[in-house]
Amino acid sequence: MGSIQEGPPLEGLPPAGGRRWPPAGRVLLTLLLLGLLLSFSVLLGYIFGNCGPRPCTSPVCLDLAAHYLAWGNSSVAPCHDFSSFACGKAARGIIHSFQALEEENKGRLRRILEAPASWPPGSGEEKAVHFYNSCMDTAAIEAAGAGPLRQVIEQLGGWQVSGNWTAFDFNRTLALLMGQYDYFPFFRAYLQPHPTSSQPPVIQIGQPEFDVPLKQEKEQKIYAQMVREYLAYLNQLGALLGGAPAKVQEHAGLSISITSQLCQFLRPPEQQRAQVVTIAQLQEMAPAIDWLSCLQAAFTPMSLNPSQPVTVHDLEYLRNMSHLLRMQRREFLQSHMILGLVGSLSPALDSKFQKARRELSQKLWVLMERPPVPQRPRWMKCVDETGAFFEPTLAALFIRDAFGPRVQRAAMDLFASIKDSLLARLHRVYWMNEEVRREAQDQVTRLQVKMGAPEWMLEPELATQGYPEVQVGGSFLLRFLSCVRALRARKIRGFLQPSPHPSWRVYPWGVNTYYSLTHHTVIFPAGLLQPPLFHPGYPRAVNFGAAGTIMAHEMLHTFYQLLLPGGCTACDTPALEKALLCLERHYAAIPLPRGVSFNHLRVHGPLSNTRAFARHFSCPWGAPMNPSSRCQLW
Ligand SMILES: *[C@@H]1O[C@H](CO)[C@@H](O)[C@H](O)[C@H]1NC(C)=O
Ligand SMILES: *[C@@H]1O[C@H](CO)[C@@H](O)[C@H](O)[C@H]1NC(C)=O
Ligand SMILES: *[C@@H]1O[C@H](CO)[C@@H](O)[C@H](O)[C@H]1NC(C)=O
Ligand SMILES: CC(=O)N[C@H]1CO[C@H](CO)[C@@H](O)[C@@H]1O
Repeated sequence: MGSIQEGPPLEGLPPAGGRRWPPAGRVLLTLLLLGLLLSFSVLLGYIFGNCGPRPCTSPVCLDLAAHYLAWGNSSVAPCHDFSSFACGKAARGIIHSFQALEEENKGRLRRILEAPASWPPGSGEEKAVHFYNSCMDTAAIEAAGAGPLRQVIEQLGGWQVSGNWTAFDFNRTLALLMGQYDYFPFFRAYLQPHPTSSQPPVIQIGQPEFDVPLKQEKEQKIYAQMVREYLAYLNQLGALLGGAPAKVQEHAGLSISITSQLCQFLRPPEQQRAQVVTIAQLQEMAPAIDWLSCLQAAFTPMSLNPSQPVTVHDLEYLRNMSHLLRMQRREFLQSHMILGLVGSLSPALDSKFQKARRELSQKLWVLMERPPVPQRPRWMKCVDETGAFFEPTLAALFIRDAFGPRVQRAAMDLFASIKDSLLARLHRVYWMNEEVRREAQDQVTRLQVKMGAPEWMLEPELATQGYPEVQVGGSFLLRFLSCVRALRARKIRGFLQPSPHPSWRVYPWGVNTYYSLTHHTVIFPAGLLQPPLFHPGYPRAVNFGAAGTIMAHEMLHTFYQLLLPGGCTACDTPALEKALLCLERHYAAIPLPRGVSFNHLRVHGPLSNTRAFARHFSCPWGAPMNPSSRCQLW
């Protein structure tokens, strides 16, 4: 949270150094936390046929039953491998079902955006629909070709390679890129709230994120291939903009050399040391950049002066970067900035630019031995872009369509019941003394919950006047850029006038939940509380087993600290350690067939630890789902 720069990533390529999964230790701890959650959504298939409290006859319920019946594989013995018994035919497993739900939600947004409706002129809804339609109008985008992009380049001072270069000052082009295009080629500048609140936010300056991480420490052969692919891509961009091949080649080569050298200056976070300096001091330390004018352009309407303090995360990088820039000829710096910008704008360009970028990312994935990312259909890309730019409007539309008061009330009730049962359960946790127990109960009692969408997004004024900067006419690229500016302005405004309702890290139509330590709040977006995970018309057992498990999971994050080594000095540490060790062994003993993932553990861990499960399925003693000993943590 807090960053206001989100450069458009190369499709499917993770940010440099990004991690896709938490380290194994954390996963294990999460599993342990969940050690005694009693239910899991895969139980539902069974619950349906048997012990639902009321007959499943409503259409939503019948739909769900069909869903589970289609997923299960009844030729597997439940006492042996319940995960396969309940989900064996779900082609890509449980993770895929979350992805499917997310796509379903986007499909709902698509239907809303495409439905014939007349929105008040100038309203957020009208602007969002216009933007979406213009994104879908590929005929117009193709017909315009590189024309709109050439205009943008002219505004940036032109490009020697494909037209006139008006010899703009380097600093002027950079300030425009940062302020008008949200593009930061040499460093990243973003805002964070002031550490002691109430004060204005603090500008942070860190290392940039690169499209293609050209770090030489990779195997020399792979590095050379990456450079080759990247060069081919930049040459293609130059050709699409009408540059002469030899000239393009020269400028593209130098741009890659700049990127590669900047990448050598990058250091891992643990080697960086944040420090506060004034803009004037920074100017002395890294003189190649006109910091005051560039930062002013990026953070208007904040008003900056040379004595403004900024937090610098890696001064060494900035020094080396500045030194490098001073050695370059101005026209090559201009080319480097233009080529980078064109790459970052590809979502808004015609199919030739998009194809070039897609091919680059596919080749890089192969080189990095990562599985390919399937291409998303156009409508989904357009829904994603519209959602990013018009989040409050789409949030309100989604909530109106899919998370009305009745659904919200039912979800809140579910949460309250789980909270009550957790509080009751804390009385029986034997490794807590009375003091710890009271603290734990207090933690749970104070825990806040937010569901659906952030409150501020649903305020009606926002829908009518939320996007003053957004332009409705002109090419798709121009609209896209006006949205980039509007989003930037909205985020800066959000920092300058902090709302009592904090922003969320997830979209309201997304399916990811989280616990915010700073606000002691758990967040459940409306997108998650949907069929097949939740519906007020489902049998209670289903809602408890699916959405309820996820709620309980987030609730238990409040105790994360307690379970870390040394995290609870007042606890009966030997008893706690014994319980944790027991769970560790319990999980270690679960056989993991080839090709199955943590999900298999997530199902078998808690269920085989539950006597009621074995009793219900009459599992023979010693079967995988009825082990000879069990553990109790909670
Ligand atoms: C169902 O389970 C059986 C027994 O393990 C297995 O042979 C079969 O391939 C499974 N069917 C499907 C569709 O996965
Ligand atoms: C370059 O500038 C000249 C004179 O200012 C103008 O006639 C010409 O059209 C420009 N070329 C491009 C490609 O913009
Ligand atoms: C950018 O501005 C700074 C400060 O005025 C100046 O020192 C630097 O030379 C300029 N950079 C370039 C490449 O012109
Ligand atoms: C990677 C790299 O070239 N780092 C250099 C950055 O600048 C310092 C001097 O300020 C050099 O010592 C580093 O080698």
